[in-house]
Amino acid sequence: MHKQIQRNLVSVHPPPLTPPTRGGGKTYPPHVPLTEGDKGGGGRSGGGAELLRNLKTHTQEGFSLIEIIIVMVIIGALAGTAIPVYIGMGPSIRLSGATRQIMGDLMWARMQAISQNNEYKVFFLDDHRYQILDDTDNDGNIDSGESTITKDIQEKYDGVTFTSNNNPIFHPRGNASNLATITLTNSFGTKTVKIVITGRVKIE
Ligand SMILES: [Ca+2]
Ligand SMILES: [Ca+2]
Repeated sequence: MHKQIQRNLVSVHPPPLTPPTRGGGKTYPPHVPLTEGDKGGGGRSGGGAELLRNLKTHTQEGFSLIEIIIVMVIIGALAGTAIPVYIGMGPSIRLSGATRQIMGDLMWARMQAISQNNEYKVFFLDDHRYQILDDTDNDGNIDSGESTITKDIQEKYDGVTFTSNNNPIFHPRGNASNLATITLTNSFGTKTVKIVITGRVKIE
């Protein structure tokens, strides 16, 4: 009895080792005929219960091998294609995100001007920072008692810079003056945010 089990185990062990040497055994189908062939061998040498046990052992080994191969194929696919795609997409996602942030903050300043019934002015300080002024006395200058918010586009969007041809002002009726065009740039390219006289903020 025990000898037969051992013999069966011995006869069962070699097949799982063969697929890797076949090279083509990277995918599931090439391995299937091997499993079937081994089933036949087990049938000749063992009785019902032992055969079942051996088949289970073999099946488990076979599937774990397939699983390893599948994992290797997936890792290979990720390393070969997914990572370069991600690296390629990075700058474009950052440029779009930075553009939406500027647009959102300009729209927020306009809404604040309407709701607080005083002008809001946006100062572009350098190529990555801007300041939003709650200009309570509507004089276009930062005075004591007037609050400002300073934002840095590179806090979230590394590598993005901008230029603006003006420091726009939003008025309580929703319209704008000091109309500005802001150009954002990074390694992917450029995007433009434009403020028109009605106070609308557009991405061009
Ligand atoms: Ca105010
Ligand atoms: Ca002021």
